Amino acid sequence: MEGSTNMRLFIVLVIVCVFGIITFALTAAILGTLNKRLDTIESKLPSTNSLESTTSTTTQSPQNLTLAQLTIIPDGGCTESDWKKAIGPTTGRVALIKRGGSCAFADRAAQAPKFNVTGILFYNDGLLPDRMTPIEVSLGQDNALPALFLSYTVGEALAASARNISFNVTVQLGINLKNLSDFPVGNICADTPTGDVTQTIVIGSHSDSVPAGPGINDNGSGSAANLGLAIALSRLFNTPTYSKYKYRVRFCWWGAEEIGLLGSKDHVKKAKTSTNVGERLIDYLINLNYDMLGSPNYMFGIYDGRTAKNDTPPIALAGSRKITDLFHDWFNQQKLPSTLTDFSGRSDYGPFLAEGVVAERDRYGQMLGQGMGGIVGAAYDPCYHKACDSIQNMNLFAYEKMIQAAAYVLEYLGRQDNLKAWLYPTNGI
Ligand SMILES: *[C@@H]1O[C@H](CO)[C@@H](O)[C@H](O)[C@H]1NC(C)=O
Ligand SMILES: *[C@@H]1O[C@H](CO)[C@@H](O)[C@H](O)[C@H]1NC(C)=O
Ligand SMILES: *[C@@H]1O[C@H](CO)[C@@H](O)[C@H](O)[C@H]1NC(C)=O
Ligand SMILES: *[C@@H]1O[C@H](CO)[C@@H](O)[C@H](O)[C@H]1NC(C)=O
Ligand SMILES: *[C@@H]1O[C@H](CO)[C@@H](O)[C@H](O)[C@H]1NC(C)=O
Ligand SMILES: *[C@H]1O[C@H](CO)[C@@H](O)[C@H](O)[C@H]1NC(C)=O
Repeated sequence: MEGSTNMRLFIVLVIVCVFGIITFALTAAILGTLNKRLDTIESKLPSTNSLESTTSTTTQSPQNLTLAQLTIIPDGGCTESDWKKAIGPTTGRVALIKRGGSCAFADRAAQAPKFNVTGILFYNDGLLPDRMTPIEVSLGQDNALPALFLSYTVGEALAASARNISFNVTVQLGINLKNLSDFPVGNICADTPTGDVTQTIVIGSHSDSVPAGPGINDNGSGSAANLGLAIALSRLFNTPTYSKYKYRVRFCWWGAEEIGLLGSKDHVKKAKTSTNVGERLIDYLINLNYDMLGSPNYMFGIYDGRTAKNDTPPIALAGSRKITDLFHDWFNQQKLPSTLTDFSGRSDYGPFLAEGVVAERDRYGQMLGQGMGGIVGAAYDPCYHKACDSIQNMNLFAYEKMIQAAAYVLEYLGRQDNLKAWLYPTNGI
């Protein structure tokens, strides 16, 4: 770290989504919504012998389904009206949904219970060479239906069979559930020795990855950025000309994020009941979260506080919006593009190709220069949750900018005269 008040990091590792922001109240809400349990799922189709599948996300223990018939849900199944256009009845059947439409996969799954389906089969759309194989997606924490993501080939074969009444095609999903309820959780937190412990800024990142790969972008990039911020701040605090913040900063590395945010949930749960000053939830003013900061086909992603879920405590909203604006302003000042991403807590579609990417890539190209806008139609991180999420899987330019943005925001918050009043303006102080 060099520089004075302007923190610049050179942990040249890696950056792309500033999954930022949030006040303590919101933290709890957000943590409860992402589900990434990686249950092992095997599936068998009586009429198809080639089946490719990926892990999928299920929450409660689904039973093994016996021979359910298929119903095709058109147009991606994002909305209730897509589901109403189902080809055939839905009750007691397995929904077959081709990738498409513009919403998170969790939003599609959220429609399913209303239509009484017993399971969901998504499949890739085959529109591009890299859209043939299954992808891994996350469904909401509240999803209780077994779900699988299939390849384009298998999905199309099933769809063709389902359309032909004479086949009367049925599927059987065999599911091996792993009970992870006793999964060990290990978090590491490091605090600045100075600053008001009852006014703590929490900066989090997750230290685990998925079994499939080393997880250098997801989430080594966030963890390393967090460590870089901590080291930088420590050095600055030891510099006589640099005045320390009034606030304590707590840097945390959460464990077991990939299987359902277990580490951060555990921390929040304990904070809620703690009576130790400095360890209580009320001692936390804000949580900034950094994850996947260096995707090869990056975007400068900022969680948009305006899209917070409806059940987010109102007290948390104003501050979340201000933090979003703070990041946004920084990217604007740097003449860099940025992308506001959904802050609904279900934003896991970020790593994947989202619709609208063409416009986004154009905008990035315009601001960053010809050829710098990223690849249209490609995933932000094609190695997401794969073995190739290695040190090569990082865009260093983007990563550096993301860490600078993170440093800027920390410094900005740390220098507030009254951070609480800044974050919670309507609450009075
Ligand atoms: C789902 O089941 C419920 C309860 O049996 C029923 O009221 C509802 O109409 C069903 N929905 C559909 C779309 O069939
Ligand atoms: C349905 O399958 C049968 C048996 O393979 C075939 O003869 C028929 O042409 C198919 N119908 C359609 C509409 O594809
Ligand atoms: C189709 O299969 C289902 C489930 O096996 C069965 O209940 C149903 O009677 C079959 N329908 C026809 C027309 O064969
Ligand atoms: C579901 O099916 C799989 C594969 O046949 C089997 O290993 C597993 O024990 C079954 N689970 C339940 C709950 O019956
Ligand atoms: C998982 O394990 C916990 C305790 O370790 C138990 O309470 C729970 O019922 C188990 N769930 C299933 C689906 O077996
Ligand atoms: C990484 O971790 C954060 C929480 O720490 C989570 O919100 C995000 O979904 C994770 N991203 C991926 C791609 O696993």
